[in-house]
Amino acid sequence: PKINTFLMKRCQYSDGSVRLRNPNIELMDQDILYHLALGSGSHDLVEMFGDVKFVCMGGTPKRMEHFANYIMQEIGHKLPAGTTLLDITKNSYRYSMYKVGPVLSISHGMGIPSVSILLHEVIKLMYHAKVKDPIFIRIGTCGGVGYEGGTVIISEEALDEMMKPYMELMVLGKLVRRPAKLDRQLARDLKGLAHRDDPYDTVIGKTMCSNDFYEGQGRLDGAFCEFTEADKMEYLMKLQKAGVVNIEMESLCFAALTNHAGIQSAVVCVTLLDRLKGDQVLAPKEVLEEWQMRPQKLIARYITTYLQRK
Ligand code: R2B
Ligand code: URA
Repeated sequence: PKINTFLMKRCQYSDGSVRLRNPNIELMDQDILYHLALGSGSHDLVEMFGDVKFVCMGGTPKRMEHFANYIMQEIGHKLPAGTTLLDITKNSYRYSMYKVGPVLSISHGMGIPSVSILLHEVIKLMYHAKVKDPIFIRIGTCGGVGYEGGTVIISEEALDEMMKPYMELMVLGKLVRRPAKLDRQLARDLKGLAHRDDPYDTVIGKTMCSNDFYEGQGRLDGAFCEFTEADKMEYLMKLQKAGVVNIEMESLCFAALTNHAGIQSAVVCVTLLDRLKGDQVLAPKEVLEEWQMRPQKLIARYITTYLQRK
C-alpha cells in the first residue's frame, strides 16, 4: 500500500509513464493541443514524441532554437539526410518547439500565464506520447540578489512575492494552492556538474517568482513607482534573509505544475545583473548572449552524462 500511495503521489503509472490528474482526457475522442498546433487525432504523438526524455524550456524562441542546435552538436545527434531542424509548433504562432532526439526544446514566453498554458499542453503531450519519466528543465534568465551578472543559479524551491512556497491559482473563483517544489536531488546533481574552472559561480538557492518585471520585482525604473529606494532595498534584503538568491517570472508555476504531475524538474537561470546594485540591464548584447550560454552548458553536461550512462 505504501508504494501505491507513492505512485499516486508521483502521479505516474508504475512503468513511469505520465498519468494525468484529469479523468476527462481519456474519455475524449481526440485532444487538441491548441497552442502547440498538435492533436491526438491529427498526429501520431507516440511516433513523434515517444522517445523524449528531456523537456527543456526557456523564454524566447531564439534561445530555444539555439539550444536545440547546441544540444544536437553536444549529443552528436544527426538529423535524417536532407532535413533541417524545424519548429514543430510554427503553425500555432504562439510558442516554438524543436526536437533533437530525446530532447525537446520549447519556448514558454514571459510570465506565469504563458508558461502555465504551455505546461498543461506539454504534460498532456507526454501522456499522449506515452513518454516515461520525463525530466523538465527551465533554462532562463533572472536578476541576482547579491550575485553579479553572469552567475548561474539553480533553484532549490520557488517562492511567490510574499515568500510563500506555493502557487495560488483561481479555479471556479476559488483559491487553489499547489506547492512549488523542485527536485532537490536533480538540483544537487546539476550543481555537481559545475566545473571548478568555469569562469563564473554556480550556486543553489531559493527563487522569488514575480508576476511583473518592474513594480513586482521592486524596480525603481518602471512606468510607475510608488515606493522609495529604501523601501526597495528593505524588500530585497528581506528576500535575501529568507534565502532568495534570484528573481524571475516562471519558476513558481513551473515547479507547482510539474510537481503536481509527478514530473522531476529543475530551474537553472543566469543572472543579468545584481538587483542589490541596480535595476537596468546594462550589459551589452554579446555579453548577455555569452551569459545565456552558461545554463545551457550545464544542462548539456547533464544530458550528455545521462545519455552516456544509459
Ligand atoms: C526572466 O526574464 C523575463 C523578463 O525579462 C522573464 O520571462 C523571466 O522570468
Ligand atoms: N528576468 C527577470 O524576471 N528579472 C530580471 O531582473 C532579469 C531577468
